[in-house]
Amino acid sequence: MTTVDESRRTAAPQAPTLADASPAARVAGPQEAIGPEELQLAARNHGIPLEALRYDVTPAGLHYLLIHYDIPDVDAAAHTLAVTGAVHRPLTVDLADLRGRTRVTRRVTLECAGNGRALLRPRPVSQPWLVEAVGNAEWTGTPLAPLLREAGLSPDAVDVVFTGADHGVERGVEQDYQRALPVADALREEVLLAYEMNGAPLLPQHGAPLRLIVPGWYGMAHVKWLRTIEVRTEPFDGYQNAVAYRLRRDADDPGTPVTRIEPRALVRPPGFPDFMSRTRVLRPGPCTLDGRAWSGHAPVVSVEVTTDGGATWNPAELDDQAGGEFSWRRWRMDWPATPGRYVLGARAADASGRVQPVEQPWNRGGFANNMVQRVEVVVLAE
Ligand SMILES: Nc1nc2c(c(=O)[nH]1)N[C@H]1C(S)=C(S)[C@@H](COP(=O)(O)O)O[C@H]1N2
Ligand SMILES: [Mo]
Repeated sequence: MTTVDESRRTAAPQAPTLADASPAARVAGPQEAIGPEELQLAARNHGIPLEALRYDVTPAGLHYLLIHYDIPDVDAAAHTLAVTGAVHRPLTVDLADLRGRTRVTRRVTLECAGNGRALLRPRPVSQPWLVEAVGNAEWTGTPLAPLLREAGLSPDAVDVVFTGADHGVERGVEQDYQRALPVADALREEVLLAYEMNGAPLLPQHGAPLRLIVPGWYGMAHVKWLRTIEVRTEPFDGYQNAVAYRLRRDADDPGTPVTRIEPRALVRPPGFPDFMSRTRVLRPGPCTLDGRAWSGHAPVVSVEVTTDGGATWNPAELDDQAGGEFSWRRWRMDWPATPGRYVLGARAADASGRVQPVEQPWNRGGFANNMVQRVEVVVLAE
């Protein structure tokens, strides 16, 4: 007869769990510099080079990128989108079907909800964006609402869950990337199932062959590599809605969901940069400062510019909203550059009354932080 040696069994090494691969959320210590894990994320997920603020439409390779896991291997020719859950007529469509439907192109400013995170004190440890997690592309696709109506939403539908083909683990939770929108938001006419960016099929890193575009919302809502849409009659409690992407003061705070983009203006850095510090160097003389401004809540109504780190502000001129209501706008201001050191910044206000703060709006995830940018400038003697 064999007996189990209990003492040996408990002494045996524990089989690894997901937690061994997946650290908990944390905030950096007071003196803690950005480490290799944050650098690894920053090297994968690049921002817009700020000089590319010159383009009305951001070229695809210059648009920022944020990919939680790996870029999945998706075969466009075989790819299908399923609409399931609380609908009267579940349906499955392929790319050819979607391309045969009403075709709409919208210019949409996308910004990552974590933009600005690395400037926060203390710093939430995650993708360490400064200010560059933004882009303004032209997305072409077919509106989502008619497809949902064709499937026939159940009258008690509350949330619509969008699932991507990418898979990973985050804070110990294994998952496909999934985000839900409330039904009323999913049915808004501007929401697109997009298969093209800037007139070309989506690139692998931007969600090929199909992604969701939710104009006005922070990036996390724009699900890439979209493969299913599931209508639910109970609120969705998946990780990216219930755990991540919430504004919380501390770990125990249930928080509030991150939704639409807070107003922000960026300065296109003038002059030429120092290689290491990226401090800007200018020669004295008349100079036109410019940049872009956007908000996902309401149209931008004003931009003010500072050259002294926020002590004084001057109004900028705003271009018209030619790119449409979801596109950033250009602003400009003449500046007679005289020798000295300056800290430039711009702040946007929108029609909802929101204005960009100079003080950091801190939360534990480092989300929706729209603190004013600081661009260091040295104007030479001649
Ligand atoms: N399936 C899937 N969709 C996703 C993501 C992801 O990791 N997986 N990242 C989201 C986040 S956080 C952002 S900011 C945007 C970035 O879109 P872009 O890389 O095309 O700029 O995609 C969103 N959609
Ligand atoms: Mo993001």
